[in-house]
Amino acid sequence: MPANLPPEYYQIKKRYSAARTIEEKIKVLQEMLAVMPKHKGTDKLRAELRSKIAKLKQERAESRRKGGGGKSYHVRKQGAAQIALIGPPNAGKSSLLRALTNAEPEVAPYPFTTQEPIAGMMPFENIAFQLIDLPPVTAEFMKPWVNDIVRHADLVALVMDLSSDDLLDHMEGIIARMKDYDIELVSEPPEEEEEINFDRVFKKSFILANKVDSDGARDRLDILEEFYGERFKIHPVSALTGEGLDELGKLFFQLADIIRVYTKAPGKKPDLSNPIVLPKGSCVIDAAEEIHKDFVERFRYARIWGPGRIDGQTVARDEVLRDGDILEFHVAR
Ligand SMILES: Nc1nc2c(ncn2[C@@H]2O[C@H](COP(=O)(O)OP(=O)(O)OP(=O)(O)O)[C@@H](O)[C@H]2O)c(=O)[nH]1
Ligand SMILES: [Mg+2]
Repeated sequence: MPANLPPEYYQIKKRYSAARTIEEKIKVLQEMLAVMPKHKGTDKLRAELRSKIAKLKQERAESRRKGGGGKSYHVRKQGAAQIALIGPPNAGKSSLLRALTNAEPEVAPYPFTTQEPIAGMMPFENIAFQLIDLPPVTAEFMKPWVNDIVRHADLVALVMDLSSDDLLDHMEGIIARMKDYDIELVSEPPEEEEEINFDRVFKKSFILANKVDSDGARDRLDILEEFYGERFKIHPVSALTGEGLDELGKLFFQLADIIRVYTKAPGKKPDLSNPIVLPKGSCVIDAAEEIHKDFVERFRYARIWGPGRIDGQTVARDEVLRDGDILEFHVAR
């Protein structure tokens, strides 16, 4: 029997993955339960929700007993997309952050150098990506809070070490470790489905195969391609020589599934240095909302300029936008 859940349910559910504290999670789950119709088709889901709430309440009680529980970090999102650097010890995560941003994390020839998240901004054309350097992840070990950072990141860069013969073990170990935390690393997250497991997230991931300058790196890259090439996009780089780094901006832009649009006032030129960044597939009205909440209600029409557009053509609120579009909004006074 299908569950036939109301649209509000999915709206609320979206907030679940964004919830950070146990408190917030409990609240969202309770709201989901409240809007869920009671019939045979939802029995299983309702039971699942209740047991999830009970588990969280228990967790909450335990963390209070322990005095707040473990460490947690939150890196506030900045720029067009947040990208978490995940990899085994010594793969060169911190070196890449240094090479691509102004941040200056410690780099050392021994493993487990990085202990805290360090963010840096990587400029690309008229936008910037936020990279987060993290402590290493292995099959045996991962700081629990890294899970939280990955959950909230837009993309995961799997930084692999092409100078190491343990390359495949590293990949496998990291994928398994993330799975333990209900994080599925995938090249393309599936469309939303009726999920029983609320904590599971799919994270769009790709491989930065670092140290391509080292001895035997090309052969190891072939092996990596053979085993993971179909599953993930693989981009060879060297933080040391700079090889492959210039193409990263474009790659991140494509992977982030975003577009940039600009606005202009009637009779004026647009400010092309100040784009509105939106998810691919966004419409005119989504851009309006970014400018001002008011604009959504007052929206009458927009005129559009851009690649493949007829200059100044009038478009409606549901017109799908393209990267580079320029919009002139006309709203009711
Ligand atoms: N040959 C070569 N060495 C590199 C490259 N990138 C980093 N290294 C070296 O690899 C070692 C580890 O670099 P880090 O950037 O500290 O590695 P990490 O992944 O941040 O390490 P942890 O913080 O311990 O997880 C250092 O000695 C770097 O100089 C590269 O592209 N090529
Ligand atoms: Mg490091």
